Amino acid sequence: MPGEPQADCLFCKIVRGDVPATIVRETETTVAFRDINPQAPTHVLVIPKAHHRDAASLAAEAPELCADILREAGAVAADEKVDGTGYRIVFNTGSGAGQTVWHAHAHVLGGRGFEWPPG
Ligand code: D5M
Repeated sequence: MPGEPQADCLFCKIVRGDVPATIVRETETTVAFRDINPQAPTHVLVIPKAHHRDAASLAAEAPELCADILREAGAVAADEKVDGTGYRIVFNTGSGAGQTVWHAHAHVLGGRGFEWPPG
């Protein structure tokens, strides 16, 4: 069932506290924690506590959580003081785009310059 916790999902394990993570923010519906392999001085992942496999599934199955994640991404940027200079919110969606963890997540990246188009 969409939204149900998955026993073998890494990010569901972080939500449950079974895998350690450096959590920087938490709400009733979301958790934000530092990426284990940071690509910028600020690199935080914002995830829904409910399991949805990617951003498109999340939008179809629980659209209200998309707003929660974007709101939290902005709060992370403000907490990290990268909101003034600008920051990037990335949802890698599908393996061809680099998604490796099949639990929807927003990367919040900041603290350095960014190029366009992205790599
Ligand atoms: O992003 C998945 C991201 O998840 C990737 O940047 C590494 C990060 N990751 C993987 N394991 C952990 C743990 N245990 N803690 C914190 N961050 C983690 P994707 O867009 O799917 O490639």
